[in-house]
Formats: sequence, structure tokens, C-alpha cells
Amino acid sequence: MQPDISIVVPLFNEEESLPELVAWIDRVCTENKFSYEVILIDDGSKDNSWDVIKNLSGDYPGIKGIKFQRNYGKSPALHEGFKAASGNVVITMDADLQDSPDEIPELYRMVMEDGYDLVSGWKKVRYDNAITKNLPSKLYNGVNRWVSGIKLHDMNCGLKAYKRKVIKSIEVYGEMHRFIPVLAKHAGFNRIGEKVVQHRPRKYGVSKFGWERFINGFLDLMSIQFVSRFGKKPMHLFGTLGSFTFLIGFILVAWIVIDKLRLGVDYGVTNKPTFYISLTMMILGTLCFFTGFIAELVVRNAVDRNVYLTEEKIGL
Ligand SMILES: Nc1nc2c(ncn2[C@@H]2O[C@H](COP(=O)(O)OP(=O)(O)OP(=O)(O)O)[C@@H](O)[C@H]2O)c(=O)[nH]1
Ligand SMILES: [Mg+2]
Repeated sequence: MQPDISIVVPLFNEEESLPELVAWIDRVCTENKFSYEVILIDDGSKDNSWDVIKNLSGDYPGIKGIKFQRNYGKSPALHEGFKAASGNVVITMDADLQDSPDEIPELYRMVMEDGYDLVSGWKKVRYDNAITKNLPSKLYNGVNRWVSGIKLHDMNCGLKAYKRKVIKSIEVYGEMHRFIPVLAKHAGFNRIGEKVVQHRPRKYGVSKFGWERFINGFLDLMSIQFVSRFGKKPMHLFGTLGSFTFLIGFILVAWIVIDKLRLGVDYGVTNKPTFYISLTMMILGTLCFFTGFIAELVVRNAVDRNVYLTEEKIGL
């Protein structure tokens, strides 16, 4: 039987928080008469998280667990959680008690009644360090909004709700958990909403992500935009770029040749910076162009080269 809600919780070393988190989720869901499952993904924790999960699954019928052989990261954990989830609405949540399960009923209502494909939490008031976390996060979200065109204030918030179809249609890989709304938008799910959510100070354990998240996140955003625009037709990017670069180099060469013909022996071709610039541009242009061919060969052999999401069909 399909539950109303699947709550997917990726975690790493959160043994102290888990019993409180599960009891709180159970209380909120019972009070609101939701049937639910909680899928806890233990990503190679070094503490006793898995034993705690085993005990909890004995205490509560809706608790399910997946234990990874080693630590793979938050995205792989979400991927496995999404594969297992069967609820009509799927909610993701951090395990560290910084996200409040009290948000569940309203998130559920926004997906089921307001018709959002995805609702992202917004930690408007944050209990994190202002200099190392909040300020860079604001800047980072500004860049995200500008590049992706998705007007969310807090793209990386762990607390999010989805229609089941959304999480079954996208593939979270690498460290792309920061950009699930971007993945969803590229898959054609445009009704993306936002809800201001309570944020709480970390009660137990320690933070697992440092400043590198901002650099890696920016690189991932660039990749994701590239793949969505040119992933199936890379030659359109590399070919255009390569041709333009080559053409500019070629024009510069033509200019040098004309000058040489005009000025004769007095004109020392190899003394001119233009000579070296034109040469470099022609070589780079050619390389870029052939990179496009190689990328086309890769795409041609990709398993998903002809995979499309259909929304509905008639007579088939
Ligand atoms: N699956 C998985 N989950 C992780 C990993 N690292 C952290 N998490 C979980 O991701 C959630 C958020 O991690 P936090 O360390 O709290 O990150 P944060 O909330 O951005 O940082 P703080 O505000 O400092 O706590 C928590 O539930 C962690 O247990 C990991 O390597 N794998
Ligand atoms: Mg946290």
C-alpha cells in the first residue's frame, strides 16, 4: 500500500539525533493522520547510527533503513532513498534536527492542494555562523538564481517536498543534491514553490560540509547548465566556439599576408605579436572543433541518448 508521505533522510554520524527525529516525525504524522514511511540512509557512518536505526525499525512500523558499505556522499544516498520511496509526496530532511518535522503538513498540503511539483524550504532565519556560512550562502544563492533562472532563496535547503513523479524522473548523481530544483526544471517540472521554514541550531554532532561546498557547487552548476543545454548536441557549442576562434585567427593571418605583400622584405612577419596570436587561435579553434566531434561520439553511444519523459499518451 502506498503511504501518503515518504520521508527520505540521508545521514552520516547522527546517532544522537535519530531517536528524537523519528519520534517527532511519528508524532506529527499521527496527529495529522498521514500514513508514512521514513527511509533512513546510513552512508557508512562511523558511529552507532545503524544500530540505532535497527532498533527504531522495531519500535515504529514505518521506519526503513539502507546502509551503504562505505561513505559515498549525500547525492548517492538521496538517489537510493528516492528509488525506494513509494509515497505520493516525498519529503527530504536532514537528520541533524536542524529541520523541523512540524513543517511536514504544510509542505504536504502545498504539493497536494496547491499543485506544486516541488516545494523548497527557505531558512530565512538561520542559526549558523554569520561569516562562514550565512553570507557566502546568500552570495552563492544569488549566483544560482542568476545562472539557473530559478527564483529560490535557499536552493540547498535539505528540507524539500516533491510529487513522487518528480523524484522518479530525475537522477541525482555526483554532488548534484544541491541542484535538485535545477534538475527538476530541466526535466520539465516548472511549478517550483518555496516555503519559509524554521531552522534550529545543531543540537548534537558536528557539521559535515566546509567551505569547499561553494567552489564545488559553482562548478557543478556550470556542468549542469552545460549538460542541459548542450548535453545531446555538444557540437553546437564546440563547433561554434571553434569556428569563431579559427576564423579570427584566419583573418589575422590574412591581414599579415596583405601587409607582407604591401611592404615587401621590410616586413618581419615573426616580429609581430599578431602572428603568434593568430597561430594560437587557429590551433585552439581546430582543437575545440574536434573536441566537438569526440563529444558527439560520446553522446551517440550514451544509453540515454533517446530517453524522453512523456507526460501523457493517447491511444498507445
Ligand atoms: N548520506 C550522507 N549524508 C550526509 C553526509 N554528510 C552529511 N550528511 C547529512 O546531511 C545533512 C546535512 O549535513 P550537515 O553537516 O548538517 O550540513 P549543514 O546542515 O549544511 O551544516 P550545519 O548547518 O553546520 O549542520 C545531515 O543529515 C547529515 O547527516 C554524507 O557524506 N552522506
Ligand atoms: Mg545541519
